[in-house]
Amino acid sequence: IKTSIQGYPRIGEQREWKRNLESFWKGEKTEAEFEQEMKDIRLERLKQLQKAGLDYIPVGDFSYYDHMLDTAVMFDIIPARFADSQPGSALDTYFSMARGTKGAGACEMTKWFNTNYHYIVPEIEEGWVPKVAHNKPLADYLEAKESLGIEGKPVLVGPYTFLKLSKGFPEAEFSRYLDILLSLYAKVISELTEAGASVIQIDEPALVQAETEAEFHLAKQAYENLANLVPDASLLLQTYFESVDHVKTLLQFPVKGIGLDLVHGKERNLQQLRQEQIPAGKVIALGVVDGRNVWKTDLEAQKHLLQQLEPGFAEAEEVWIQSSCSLLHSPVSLKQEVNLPAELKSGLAFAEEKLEELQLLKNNYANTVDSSWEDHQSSLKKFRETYQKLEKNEEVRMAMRPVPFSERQSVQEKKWRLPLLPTTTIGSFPQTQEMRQARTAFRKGSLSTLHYERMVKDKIADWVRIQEEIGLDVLVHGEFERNDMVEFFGEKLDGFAVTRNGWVQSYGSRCVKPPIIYTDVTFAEPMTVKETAYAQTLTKKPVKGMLTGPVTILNWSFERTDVPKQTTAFQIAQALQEEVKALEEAGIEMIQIDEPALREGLPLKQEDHCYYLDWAVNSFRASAEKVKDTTQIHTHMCYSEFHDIIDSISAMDADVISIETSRSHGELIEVFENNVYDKGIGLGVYDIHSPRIPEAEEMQEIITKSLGVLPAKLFWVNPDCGLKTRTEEETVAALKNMQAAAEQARNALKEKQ
Ligand code: THG
Ligand code: ZN
Repeated sequence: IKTSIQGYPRIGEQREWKRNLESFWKGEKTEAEFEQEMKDIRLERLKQLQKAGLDYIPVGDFSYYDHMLDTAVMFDIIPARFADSQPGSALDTYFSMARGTKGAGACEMTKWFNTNYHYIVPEIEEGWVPKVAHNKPLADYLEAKESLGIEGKPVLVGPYTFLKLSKGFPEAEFSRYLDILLSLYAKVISELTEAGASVIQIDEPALVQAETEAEFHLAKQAYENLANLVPDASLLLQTYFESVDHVKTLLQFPVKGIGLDLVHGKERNLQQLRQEQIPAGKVIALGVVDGRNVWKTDLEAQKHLLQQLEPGFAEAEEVWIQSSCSLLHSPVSLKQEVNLPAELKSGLAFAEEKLEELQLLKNNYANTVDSSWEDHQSSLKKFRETYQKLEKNEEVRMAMRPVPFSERQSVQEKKWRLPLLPTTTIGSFPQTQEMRQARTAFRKGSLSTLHYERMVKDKIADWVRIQEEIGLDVLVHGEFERNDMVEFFGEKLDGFAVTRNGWVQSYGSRCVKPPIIYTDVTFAEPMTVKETAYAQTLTKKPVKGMLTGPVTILNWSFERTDVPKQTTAFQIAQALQEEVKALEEAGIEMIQIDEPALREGLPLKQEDHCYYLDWAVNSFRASAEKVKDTTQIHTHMCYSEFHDIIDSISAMDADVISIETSRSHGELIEVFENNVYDKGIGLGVYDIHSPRIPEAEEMQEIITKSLGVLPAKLFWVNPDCGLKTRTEEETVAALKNMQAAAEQARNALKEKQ
């Protein structure tokens, strides 16, 4: 048995990677200083992997921003707007693609499969001249060898996955572009092979979504072509995040080995694997340690599993045990977590501890077990006995407001007396440096509660006044007391633990600290009432309460694996229901329950969508089912591609939904052409991700277009998303224009009548 991982966190134990990036971007470091610091971080990380005793150490998975962007740049896939714009260094171009410049909008960023990691979408333009501009994996491989004597395992994003995740080329020419890419991959791979790489990991997570034989054959053909181009290379074809539909076919790919996830997609992978014999001379790599959750592995169970599978591996050249996917998606180390309850900590393993688990499993596979194995298993047992029993196993049941929207609509109209095309925002206002620093000081204890809460109140008061001056119809308090929309609720609900340093890269230098759900979730005390109610005392206009929905809280947390996901979702929904009640009792009767992660939580396989959407929608409804008919429930989602789930979105039964749409308005409006949506809706009229301040005319045009397909009576005017990342000046200027646009549109409607 050999041990391996597919990748390791880049950010470092103290997020030194992030700090280096951000200080370079601010101009505090020269390029040379930046590169040197990155090299130190990279080598330190490799030393750690070496010390952990891994048999195959990944190299090339380290990145200055994102591995998809690295791959695009390696193949010189650089949109013309960047190549032409500035004469700067290659590094400047690289970061311009990721972050945009004054003259050129950043490349699109999107979710890496069903994780909370975002990659930069490669744009393959007509004028692209295929070439290998820089063999980065080779440079990384040589560096590890020369500096540390490490015979690394280079990691590449595979050609099938790379192209599946790219855009800009005609869909019908997929095969042609795949062939072009193969010739480039062949060059990269042959240089690696010549330099001595004895095995190269080639990641094809997109294969778990190849559900038809035809798609699978296309990939197989590609690998046959690649094998012809680089007959001497030794490739390990790695899949993860789900099962592969055709394991039998995958075993026939002309590669040295295949990697399967035995944690996510376990049942379907196992079922197929049990029926197969690994062909002679092949490597089989098994993901037995969860790479994207935080729980200790039950090594005893995994050992039994491996033993059961052994007969099928008789002819295999090597069996690898590894993480289920790259450890990029795990927090770095438990060392810093001095505040977690001991019994909880004894059930956790972050990236560093997962390396130890692999080593333990390897060392104790054949022999009788040693004491560290026994310690590991007994601390896991202690954790399970303390927390993992379902005490609040309330039956997940259908949730529904008693009165349908058609009837709620008229009573709400009477209660709220809003103008036509009411204006509002999505919830958050700019988080200033001052506010962030105050929060940090407050947490460290160097700023008193009284002082901190005073600051929050002052901010709320400022922004209520600003919103009134602008003339918005429905106000918000601005969320100044919150760090992250999920971590905040994780801190307040029972059943969650928050870590001190459990950061995971989300995009670029940005990280999130997902809370850990370790036992039954329950409501402890009101979480948002104080600030919202305070805002309401300052204005006669309605103040909308702001909550994060159950599905988003679940999807952006580390979840329990001992109970079904929907059980936890339903528990969170019940807890939110109590918060909703508390808000209502405090006089807050418009309540927004955000679900930006509802769509991204969709399982990777189509066949699992229905089941997921069912419980996800039901959980959302459960959080809002007990309100008065006059109470108006809002929700918000941050993506534009939702035509395929529009029925589910409608089934959420929110009185008003706001959706991020301004970047793809044309397509979106089409979705609504056949009256598919019959409740209140705000299609975001401007893109908050850009510092540009849109003119009123532009926004009015979007409103007018939208009114071509949606009834004016149901239409709301709002920005695309929350405004916490914008400056105060940008926000005020843009909202003024938005209000003017709404008023012009109202007048135009009146004239028509
Ligand atoms: N919260 C969570 N997940 C998310 C988002 C979120 N996933 C999708 C999307 N939003 C990702 N976007 C962001 C946006 C900003 C930040 C992280 C992810 C961010 N992080 C700070 C940083 O890294 O500097 C955290 C610093 C801090 O709190 O001290 O700004 O909104 N859960
Ligand atoms: Zn949003």
